[in-house]
Amino acid sequence: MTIPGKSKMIVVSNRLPIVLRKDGGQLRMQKGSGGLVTALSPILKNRGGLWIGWTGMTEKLPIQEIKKILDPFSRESGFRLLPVFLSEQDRDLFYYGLSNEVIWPLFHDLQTRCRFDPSYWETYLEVNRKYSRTLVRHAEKEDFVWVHDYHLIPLATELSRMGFQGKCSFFLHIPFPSPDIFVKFPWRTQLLQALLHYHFIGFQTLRDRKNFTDCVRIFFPETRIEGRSPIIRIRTQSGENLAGNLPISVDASEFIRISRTEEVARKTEEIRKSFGNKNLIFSVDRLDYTKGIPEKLKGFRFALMKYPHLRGTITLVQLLIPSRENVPAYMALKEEIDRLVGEINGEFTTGSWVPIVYRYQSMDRPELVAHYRAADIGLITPLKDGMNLVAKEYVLSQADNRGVLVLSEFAGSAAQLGESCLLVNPYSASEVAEAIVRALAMPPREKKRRLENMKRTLKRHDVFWWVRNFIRASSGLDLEDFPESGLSPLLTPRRGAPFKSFPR
Ligand code: GDG
Repeated sequence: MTIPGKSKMIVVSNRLPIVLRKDGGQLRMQKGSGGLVTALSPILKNRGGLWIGWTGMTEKLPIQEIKKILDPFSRESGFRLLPVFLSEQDRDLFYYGLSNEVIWPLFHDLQTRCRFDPSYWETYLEVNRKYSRTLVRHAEKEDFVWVHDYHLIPLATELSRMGFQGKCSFFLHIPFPSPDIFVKFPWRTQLLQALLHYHFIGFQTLRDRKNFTDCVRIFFPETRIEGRSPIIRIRTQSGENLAGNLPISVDASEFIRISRTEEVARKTEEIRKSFGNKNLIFSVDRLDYTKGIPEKLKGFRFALMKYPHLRGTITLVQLLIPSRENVPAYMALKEEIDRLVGEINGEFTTGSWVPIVYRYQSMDRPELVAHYRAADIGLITPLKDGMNLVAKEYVLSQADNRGVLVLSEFAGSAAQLGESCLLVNPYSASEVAEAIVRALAMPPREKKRRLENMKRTLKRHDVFWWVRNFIRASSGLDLEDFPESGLSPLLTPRRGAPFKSFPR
């Protein structure tokens, strides 16, 4: 049980909030900048916090070399990083395999993309045991253990098998599918049982939580559900759990602040000028088939075909962030996007206008925010998405109240923003095209009213709201109940020194 003033916070995620890589024979560390790192760092800081995860490398490295890199990070950030070591086989079967070739596509309703290889499941469990072994050496019964995402669903089961008596909480960042999709998962009962090993199970939206309880009812018909949204109690024959829908978000005030800086204002002007002050559509997506990038390009092409007055007056700037580049499905997607961009530009480009400007690279945050601010339309059309933070960032960066958010109805963020943005079915090229036309014709007062509504929601429910509410709902504790202290003792050897050797 968590105890005010005594519990420390332990976060477990597939990856650490840093990436290690070898650069010219030298080991280098790159800090993560994602939403989870931003949200959790202040909570872990100076509260004896621990973060457990994989370094992203499969190479065996001497512990002294890793410590040399991780220790300064721990001192600076005020919390410890505990690395989990994965072999190439672990990476291939656990990370690329069960996590990303089965759960990821299936939970995004893309079952035909699944590769149900029977060898994946055992390694998935085995790697979860690796994470558990690292955790049990450092966790006390009263600690608050917060496990993140689909890679680590069996972690709580493995922990209790190893004798850990504390409670664990879990947050699923991706959608939970409806029963008719979920039943296709070959290890479906084991996966549900594993989720029910968590004291608290958090979902992004009410729809995800309902899909989960519908599945639990089908496989465990004696189940009783009590209470009402956002937190409910699930009673099964094996015990009791809490489940909740708590939408993740971003640091709203930070996006608002950055979008109003002089630097961003200047960059925004430069961007608009460089496109001859034409109307701009901006999209940012990680290279992933769930993000609906080819479908969006087809929607844009349809708009140019059906509404000739748009030609020469509008440019789509598509930023594509490299991701999982050596997975064949992602390589094929990249080729499809390259081909479509080439075809559309080939068909419509004139001497003074190119319809799509396509960048396959990352951007730093001020540059990204300037693009959000410069864009008349934020076009975000995932086929399915747990939340989609880009949609929220686009809204918060609208310092001039210029933009209109066009959002897929299948993004989790549509549950919060759906009333004020333009919702589209991403599979319908004509709906996407019509939303573009409608957004361009929208009167400034209406744009402002819609943006203000969305900003209000996002300021109220920012990422810090998410963290506080998750902790409160799952443990009854407030942030202030985690005592301020220094770093927890470094790699305290309990039940055998964990870092003497490198398990494979
Ligand atoms: C999973 C779920 C859920 C991207 N490129 C750059 C950059 N980014 C930042 C964005 C945004 C984040 O990455 C992407 O977040 P999403 O929510 O869109 O997507 P996933 O990576 O698929 O995340 C998703 C999320 O988990 C959280 O629970 O919302 O549904 O799939 O914050 O800004 N940031 C910068 N430069 C880039 O080039 N600075």
